[in-house]
Amino acid sequence: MDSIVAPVTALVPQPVGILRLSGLNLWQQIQPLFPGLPCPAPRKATLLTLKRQGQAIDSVLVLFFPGPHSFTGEDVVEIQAHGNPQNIRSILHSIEECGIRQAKPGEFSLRAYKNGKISLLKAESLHRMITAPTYGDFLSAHSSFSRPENHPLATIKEAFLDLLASFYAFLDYPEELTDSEHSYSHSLLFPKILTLQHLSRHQLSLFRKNRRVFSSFSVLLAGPPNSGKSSLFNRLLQSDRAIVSPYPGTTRDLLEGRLSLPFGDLLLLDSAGFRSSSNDLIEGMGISKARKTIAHVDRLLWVTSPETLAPLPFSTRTPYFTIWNKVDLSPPPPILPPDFVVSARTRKGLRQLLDALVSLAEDFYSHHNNSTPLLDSERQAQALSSFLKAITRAEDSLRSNAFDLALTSLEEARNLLEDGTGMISTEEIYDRVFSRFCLGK
Ligand SMILES: Nc1nc2c(ncn2[C@@H]2O[C@H](COP(=O)(O)OP(=O)(O)O)[C@@H](O)[C@H]2O)c(=O)[nH]1
Ligand SMILES: [Mg+2]
Repeated sequence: MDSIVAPVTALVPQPVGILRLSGLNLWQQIQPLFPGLPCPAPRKATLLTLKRQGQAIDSVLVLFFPGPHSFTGEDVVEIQAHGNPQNIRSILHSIEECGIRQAKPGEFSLRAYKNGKISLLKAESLHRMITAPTYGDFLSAHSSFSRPENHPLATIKEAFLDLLASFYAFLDYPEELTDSEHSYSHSLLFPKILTLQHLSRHQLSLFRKNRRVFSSFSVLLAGPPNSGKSSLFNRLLQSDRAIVSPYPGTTRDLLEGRLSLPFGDLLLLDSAGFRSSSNDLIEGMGISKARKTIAHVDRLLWVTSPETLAPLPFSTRTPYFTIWNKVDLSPPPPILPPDFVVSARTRKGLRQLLDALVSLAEDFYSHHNNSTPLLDSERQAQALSSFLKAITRAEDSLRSNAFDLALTSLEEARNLLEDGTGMISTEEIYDRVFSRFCLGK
């Protein structure tokens, strides 16, 4: 497997920028950056001079985690450099010159999973920890990550193994059970099924209730070209991320920015302008993406201005505010009073608009600050929902004494839970059959 590198901090001016590398015999590969220097002691910060073609380019702290005792299971090196974005780019380039390629998103975690360092469940909890828009959601994910036995699917897996063990014992060793034990075993299965159904339904309903919150409270700026959406985007985020230009159609795709508020993130999206006929294919794609996005955001800001006065040209279920921008040029017409009157140029009215958005976000998050462990993803929820159906089919078959059919449904349930959690080994089931049941042998 080839070696990979990724900057793990954003490419913005900051004191420290960190690059992470993973691969086999990694120190040997990056030796050209540290000519003649021995491999640093494992897990100790070591100050080294990083060179490119023999020239010193930065002094960096290097952390070396030899495999297999590392996050990915391979050798991992972390380089903490001076966080000037140009410097980080230059170091990245030097690392690529050593034959190490840039990692794809999630590739470090994928390697950790493939090398048996983390389970599928842990990988998904980790992803949720990183992207959680609220602190409660972060704690919920962290609880599953640090104690995988807390994960809802782990609890369900326990209960399911219990059921399977009882069922196999009942099928495989009927002669070991006396008559009364026989009926006891049979009636033992139903309460176990009931428990499983209850646990699964409970987790699915918790997940559905909280699902909205897995993605941040989102606000989309839309409106005719040149109404000042990108200028507002920058003002609201207090940055110059979106390219603002006097020519229509400069913003070609969706831009994202986040305001980190005390109760959760506000995700602000800037879209390309809406025009009935855009000959520009790329801009056209940006527009259709924005229309699709409208259906999924929590609030739409429909931005118009003196040159581009246009009411919302379509109906939508998404709640929206109408914004009159460029009030420094002229006030809004009295016929269509907008919800907010602002000027991105002079900042007039921006405070009121921002306050309104922040209070909507606060309201959105106030119902959802739940730090109990939850399912991490739609994938897990789907696996669990199919699992629940299979368990219920097994119950129906058992009630009509169709044991073969019950077995088939339980095997299906097992596969579904395996999809959700990673592996369930046959040993795990038989361990229970032998350890928990007094079979007399
Ligand atoms: N006078 C004035 N001009 C503005 C204001 N907001 C934006 N503009 C200008 O309008 C033009 C288009 O702005 P931009 O943000 O790119 O619009 P977008 O196409 O909707 O993203 C630029 O020349 C901006 O400088 C404003 O509040 N007042
Ligand atoms: Mg724009």
